[in-house]
Amino acid sequence: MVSKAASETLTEAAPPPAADGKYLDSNVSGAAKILVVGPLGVGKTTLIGTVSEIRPLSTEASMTRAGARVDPYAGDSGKKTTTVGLDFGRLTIDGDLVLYLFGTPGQQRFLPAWQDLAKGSLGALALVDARDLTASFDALGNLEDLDLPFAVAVNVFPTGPRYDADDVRTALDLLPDTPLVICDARDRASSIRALIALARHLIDLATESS
Ligand SMILES: Nc1nc2c(ncn2[C@@H]2O[C@H](COP(=O)(O)OP(=O)(O)O)[C@@H](O)[C@H]2O)c(=O)[nH]1
Ligand SMILES: [Mg+2]
Repeated sequence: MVSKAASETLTEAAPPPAADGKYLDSNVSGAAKILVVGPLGVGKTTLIGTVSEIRPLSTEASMTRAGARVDPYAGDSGKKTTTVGLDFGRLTIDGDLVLYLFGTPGQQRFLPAWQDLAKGSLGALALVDARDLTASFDALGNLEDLDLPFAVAVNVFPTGPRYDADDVRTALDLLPDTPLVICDARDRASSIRALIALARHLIDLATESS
C-alpha cells in the first residue's frame, strides 16, 4: 500500500539505481503494483527499461511482414519487436516506496492478458503518442472499464506535434484531476517524474477516501 507518509517524502529527484540492483532497500515501507499501458510503439517497454533498478523482464517477439495486417508497425523500419506477455521492472522512490511496474502488450487483442495483469494493481501510467492520440482510446477505455485510476504521460517523439495540455485533455476526454505530464521514455528523470505524478495522484485519492 502507498501510505500518507510516503506522499510527504516524494521528491522529483531521480533516485540512483540500487547499489546492487537486486535487493530492496531495508527502509522500504510501501509498495504499489502499477500498470504501464498504451498502444503499440508508444514506449512502454522503453520506459520500464529506462527506470528499472533491476534488470527488466521483457517478453519481446519479432514482428514480421506477415503481421502487418494486424500490427501497423510490422514491416515498417525501426520497431522490430513487440511485447507479447508483459514487461516487469522495479523502482524505489525516495528509499521507502517501491513501485512494481507491469507493462501490458499494446494491442487490444491481448486484453485478457491485460485483465490478468491488472489484478491487484493500484493504478496505471497511460502513455500517449501525440502523433496519434486516437490510438490511446482503447487503453484509456480499458482503464475506465477496470475502474483503475491513472495518469497520462505524453511520450514526446521528435516528429510529433506539440499540443497544449488543455487540447490533449479535451481530445482524450480526461477528468480534471487526472494528471497529464510530458515525458521522454528514454530519459530516466523524465520517466520517473511521470511515475511520481501518478503516485501522488494515487495517494491523493487514497487520502480523500479515508
Ligand atoms: N524519439 C523517441 N523514441 C522513443 C521514445 N520512447 C520509445 N521510443 C522508441 O520507440 C520505439 C517503441 O518503443 P517500445 O518501448 O518498444 O514501445 P511499446 O510497444 O509501447 O513497448 C522504440 O524503438 C524506442 O526506442 C521517446 O520518448 N522518444
Ligand atoms: Mg512493449
